[in-house]
Amino acid sequence: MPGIIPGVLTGAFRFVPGHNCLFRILLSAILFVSCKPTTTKDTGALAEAFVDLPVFDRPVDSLLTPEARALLINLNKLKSKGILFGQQDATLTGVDWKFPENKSDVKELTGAHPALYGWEIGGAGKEDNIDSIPFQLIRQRMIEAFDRGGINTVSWHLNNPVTGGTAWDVTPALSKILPDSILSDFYKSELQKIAGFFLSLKNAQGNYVPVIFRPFHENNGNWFWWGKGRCSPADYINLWRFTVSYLRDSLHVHNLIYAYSTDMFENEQQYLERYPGNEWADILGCENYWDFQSGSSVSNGVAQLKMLVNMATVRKKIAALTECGFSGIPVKNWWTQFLLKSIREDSLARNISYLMVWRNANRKNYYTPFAGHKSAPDFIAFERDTFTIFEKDLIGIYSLKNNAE
Ligand code: BMA
Repeated sequence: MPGIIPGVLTGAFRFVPGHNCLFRILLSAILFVSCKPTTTKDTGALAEAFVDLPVFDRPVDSLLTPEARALLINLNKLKSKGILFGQQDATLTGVDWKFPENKSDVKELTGAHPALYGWEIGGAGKEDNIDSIPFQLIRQRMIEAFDRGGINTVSWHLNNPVTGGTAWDVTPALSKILPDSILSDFYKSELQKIAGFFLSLKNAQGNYVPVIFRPFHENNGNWFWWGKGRCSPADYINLWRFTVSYLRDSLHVHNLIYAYSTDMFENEQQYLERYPGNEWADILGCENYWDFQSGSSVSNGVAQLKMLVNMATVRKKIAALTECGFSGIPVKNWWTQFLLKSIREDSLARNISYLMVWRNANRKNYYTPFAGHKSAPDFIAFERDTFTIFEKDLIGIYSLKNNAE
């Protein structure tokens, strides 16, 4: 977020090379029927989404792991059928707790885990991330989420390479880490650290956890050293492309889906100013805390999502509201009447694949409610709504039925 403030089935069944395709279809169908959620979800539409899947062409990484590739294809198929709900650090921190196992404020209130989890890897190479969370725990929670059939996305607030200050230290730095620049070796060593983390994300079956990687986000804001006014668009694009090719081609990391993201934007041209090109991004994201917070600006937020979906559709990409939320959720019916209603009622905006709110850090800074909170009943209604997708509603997100594998 901006610097100013500061399946039921899938865990049981994963792609195994060489598995008989018909067997997989049957097994998936059996598991789908026997595990059908008991809420009011439109699971029929979800099941239908997994039939007859086309190959999703042109992922950034042609060597994507089977699970990551299936995730991309299935997200694409779910477009307009529902929106996945996500939260940063959902199973790591809550309003009154930190780190215990099997806990999440979202699940405690609604009975369901989010479908998507955000994590922060600034500080990679050290024991703890920049929020003092041990990487060992982050890794564990990511693998657990994957094993349950949930989805992981990662942000990276790399410290300022010139000063060593935080990502919010806007001392010019970006041009200095480009290839053949004074700090290029330093940057490569940082990439080696995050590659080590990504490659350590393997479950007990030896499958790599797919990750939606969202580096250098909110790139049109001026609060990060990679932001607008802090580096040129050309340098940003070069850094993006180098980052992808070094991770993918030199360090052989193949479990990443790449998400490009801006903050709020006014038009397509502004959104695309730092866009690295269709070969370099799988997901087009934008982050918008402000527009969805008040009735008068919600339409502005929806207008941006419409543009986003348009830009993604012509490029055969996935669109997502990669960060949003309302700290403290002071409006009782915010979930269903502001956020969900506005997006669902728009024929274009409803095609975003997911939205993610920020973490529940403590009683003063949280983005999902807890028992007794005034927006708690509305959040439960949001979860029950047929258009929201939580983890238990995800059916086989990491498996393909009819695709050539
Ligand atoms: C920001 C703030 C920071 C945090 C960073 C990375 O939005 O929450 O306190 O360090 O995200 O998680």
